[in-house]
Amino acid sequence: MRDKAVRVLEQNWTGRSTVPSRSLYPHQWSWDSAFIAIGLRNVSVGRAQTELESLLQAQWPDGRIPHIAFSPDVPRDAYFPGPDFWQARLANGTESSGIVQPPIHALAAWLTHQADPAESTRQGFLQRVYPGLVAWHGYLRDRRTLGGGGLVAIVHPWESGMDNSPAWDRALARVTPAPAGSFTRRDTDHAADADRPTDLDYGRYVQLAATYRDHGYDDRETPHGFAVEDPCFNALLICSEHALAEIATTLGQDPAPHLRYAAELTDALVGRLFTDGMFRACDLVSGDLIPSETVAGLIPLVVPGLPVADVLLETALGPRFRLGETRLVPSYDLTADDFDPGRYWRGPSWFNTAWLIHRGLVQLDQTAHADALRADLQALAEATDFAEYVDPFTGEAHGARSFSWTAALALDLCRP
Ligand code: 2M8
Repeated sequence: MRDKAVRVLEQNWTGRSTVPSRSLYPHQWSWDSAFIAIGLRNVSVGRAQTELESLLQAQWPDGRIPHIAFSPDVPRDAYFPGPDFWQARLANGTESSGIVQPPIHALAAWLTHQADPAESTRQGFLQRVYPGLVAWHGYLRDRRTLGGGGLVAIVHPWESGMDNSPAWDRALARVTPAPAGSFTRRDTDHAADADRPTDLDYGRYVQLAATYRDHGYDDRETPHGFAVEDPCFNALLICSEHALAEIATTLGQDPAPHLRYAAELTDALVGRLFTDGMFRACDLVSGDLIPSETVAGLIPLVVPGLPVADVLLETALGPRFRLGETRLVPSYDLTADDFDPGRYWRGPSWFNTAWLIHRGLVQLDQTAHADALRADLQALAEATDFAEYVDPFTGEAHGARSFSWTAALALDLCRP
């Protein structure tokens, strides 16, 4: 499995970074690159560093790390929405999207350093990436604390990384979709229609992105039709603030501001989003907590020192997610009427969320659960030829194959 995973990462390596999938996603994606670096550190620390540093080449002057850095080497219409849609070009010539993805990058940088601290220190890796990572979190804190309660908000479903999650249905229904004939999807050229979002939802994604673009991606000016505090996004920000504290200490700088922000965010996360044993997203337009239970609500298991970890673990083990009885961790409540084991983020299991929950279980000393999840992740990665996601009951492969983060994270769990 290890050799096959390394081969997938080599096939998808472009020389500076790794595409998630040669067919479906032919550019550099933000949180994919962070997960990929976490895997690559086990093969080549230098490549893991390059993966993260090439992503930082796409960082905007306001600090945001865009969700896609476009490759100049693939046709401009290979992926929709491509560079001509987003119309965002940096002074260094890099073209990117204008939205973001979950901030797991500082954690990835810290784990990359830890794979070979002496070599990383010799190369000055942390010194080079620390300022960009601080600026990234600064953007989120200063421009995205839209709800006033301390948590950061996402302004597009794609920013959650869980694009088609049922949790977004009600908020998305308020958005008038872009007319069907005004854009051409590319994703359905490469993946089964039944696995992907519907045309109606796609029209809404396009409309939200176009509105943001037409307001210069300015968070103060844009009338955000979708604004949500997502538990996964905020949990990863907390983990990354803890990682920044470690990085600051290693560099001889003061970790206290990072630890303070991590503690404030943790209080806000529990205070605002935790109810009935589960974290839920908060819809800032309606002001309501979104009732849907999705895997995003379990990701806070990875937050160091989470005060409600025991209760949350019970929820993961309970009838809605059946941790240990299903393959990996389903993306949506198994008992919900609209649960769908095959459609994008509406039921199937993903490898990145399983890796995060595995990390949480290890931190909580839940060794038996952690070992079982690790074995399942590795076996499924190999059996499905490193699929993008799988059916949580049968383990059947869906979406792309030779998918980079699947290979990277299976590889990472081979660590002793
Ligand atoms: C999926 O998202 C893209 C848009 O960003 C898409 O559906 O076209 C998601 O699974 C996301 O989490 C992931 O980063 C991306 C690339 O793997 O694909």
